[in-house]
Amino acid sequence: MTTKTLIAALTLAASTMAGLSLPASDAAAHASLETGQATAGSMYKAVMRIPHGCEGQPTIALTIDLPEGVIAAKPMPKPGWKVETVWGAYGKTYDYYGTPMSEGVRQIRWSGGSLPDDFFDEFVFRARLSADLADTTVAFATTQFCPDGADVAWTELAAPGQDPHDLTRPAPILTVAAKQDMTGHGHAGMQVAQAGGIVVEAPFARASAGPVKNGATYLTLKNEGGEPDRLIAARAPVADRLELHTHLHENGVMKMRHIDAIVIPAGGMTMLKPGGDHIMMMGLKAPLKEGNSFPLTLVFEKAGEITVDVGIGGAGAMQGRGDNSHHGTHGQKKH
Ligand SMILES: [Cu+2]
Repeated sequence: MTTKTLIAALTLAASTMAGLSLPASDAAAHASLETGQATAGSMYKAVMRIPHGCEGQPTIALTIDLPEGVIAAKPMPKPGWKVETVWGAYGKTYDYYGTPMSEGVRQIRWSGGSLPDDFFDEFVFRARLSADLADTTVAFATTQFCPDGADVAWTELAAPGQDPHDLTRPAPILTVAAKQDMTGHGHAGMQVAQAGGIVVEAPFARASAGPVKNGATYLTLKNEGGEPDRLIAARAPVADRLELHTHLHENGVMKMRHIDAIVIPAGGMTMLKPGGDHIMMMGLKAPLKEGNSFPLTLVFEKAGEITVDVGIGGAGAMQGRGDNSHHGTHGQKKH
């Protein structure tokens, strides 16, 4: 049974839960999407996993807010629960298989059921991911309602530079990749000349938290030369495709954006770190395991290629062990 209510466009509220802390045992059990990665322009089946009820009480209702660009949503009926959709205007008019679509489901609400605190459950819907979402990360603010009013709000978003792993109740996020299309990733700027002077320090990646398809590598680039250089590409056998990414804050939502190059100023350094610039590894062939390592080839516009060994730290690692730096003089020139 579905009712439609027209409301104004929802905005993702910044966390109101920042002052609360949870026992450490809850930190590993966040609300999350079973599939955390999808492709722009595709239909996405969302399975929202709720790890527990309320503290000592059952969860009796649940809402999921749909971010901008997630359109034409339809919930799956759930035995024992009443499912309602809340309609509102989209931020723009989308093309839905040739039909202009300017409003639709902005929130899905399940009520009338019961999720005991020591059980978990799944809430399912599907929606189309608009092409606009390519190379972004979107958040699905999710709230569990409790009989005593102490709702569990999975709505926190990382502030600029903040590690999402530090959040107590992070909003479940979905990483949306562009349709597979390698055009525009040209290497026209490649120089054969070795300007040298590039030093790669402390590369590290984080262990995969479950069967995810993406990972990231972080490292420090120092330029001991007299000219700026640019990191323009990277390769690693552990993933189908690597991209240079940065993090941007747009309308309160943290998004990852593909960038063409990362500049290392002459005589300076550039740090790739969690919450900032990073090397995105899309389509991991296997989850990254703590303690393992993998080769990563960095391609610089002037210095050529440098291959380093990337150690895999824990899921929340903030830095490498610092014992594996590599000097550009050992790198091989491209072509
Ligand atoms: Cu990224």
